[in-house]
Amino acid sequence: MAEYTRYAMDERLESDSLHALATSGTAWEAQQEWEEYRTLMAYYRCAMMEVETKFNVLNTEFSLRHDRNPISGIKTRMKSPKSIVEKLKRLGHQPSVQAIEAHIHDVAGVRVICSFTEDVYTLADALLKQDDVVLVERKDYIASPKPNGYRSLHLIVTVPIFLAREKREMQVEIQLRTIAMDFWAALEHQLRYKKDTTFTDDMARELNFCAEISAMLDSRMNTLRREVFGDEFEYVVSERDNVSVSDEEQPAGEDEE
Ligand code: 0O2
Repeated sequence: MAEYTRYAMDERLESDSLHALATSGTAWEAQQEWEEYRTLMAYYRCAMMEVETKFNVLNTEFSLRHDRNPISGIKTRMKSPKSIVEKLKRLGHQPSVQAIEAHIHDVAGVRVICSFTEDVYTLADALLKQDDVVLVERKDYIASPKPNGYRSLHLIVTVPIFLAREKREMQVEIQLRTIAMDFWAALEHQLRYKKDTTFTDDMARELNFCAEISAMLDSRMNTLRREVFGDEFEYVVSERDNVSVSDEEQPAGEDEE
């Protein structure tokens, strides 16, 4: 998993050249493809910044109205060239710039860490109401957690980026989760990917139990929030029921980390 870095560009993309994309052909073709790749990545990075800004604006507006921030942090990441190539191969596609745009929906990633579970849905609704944001896919791993206990709301959206001579719609993957969900996901990732250690069924059960405790914690904190702040979300007209939900909404049976 590429590391999500707070407000940072993934500079590795500049040095970590995607030679794998330059599959065959002449050196000139390889150079052309490399230039196209760099340009595409720059566009994704712009889209990622657009989405990050949109969430910062929503956070500012909400905090003006309610004296608290629904967003505890935003992290962004560009998928690494290695992960892109691996994913394309896994999906059965030859690595190419065209294949990236057609098949990889999470090149640009924005992770929004929210204070409370209701903030997750409120922010998602507020974002999706914006007329330049188009929902491509929505996976609600909070309503239906993954078998290992992973919870988050995943959205794939397109947003426009305005270039000097054209406007381009770019895809961005957004993961919205609470602090507790993020805590669990970060530690689960560390534990599961520890090299040279077999992850046993007992360990998996324990992790799942921790996920349940974290869900309970979120639920109780949300109850407290209601008692302290009342109904803060009256002004947000929920369009959750109206958005098109992809067929892939239901989580896969496998842990896909
Ligand atoms: P990175 O570094 O974010 O690229 P995919 O795995 O992408 O082929 P799908 O269905 O497109 O499959 O992805 P899905 O289920 O929407 O989730 C993909 C991302 O969600 C992962 O990205 C993780 O960031 C996160 N995620 C999903 N499941 C888990 C989990 O069980 N544990 C943790 N810690 N994170 C999870 P990548 O591609 O793995 O990494």
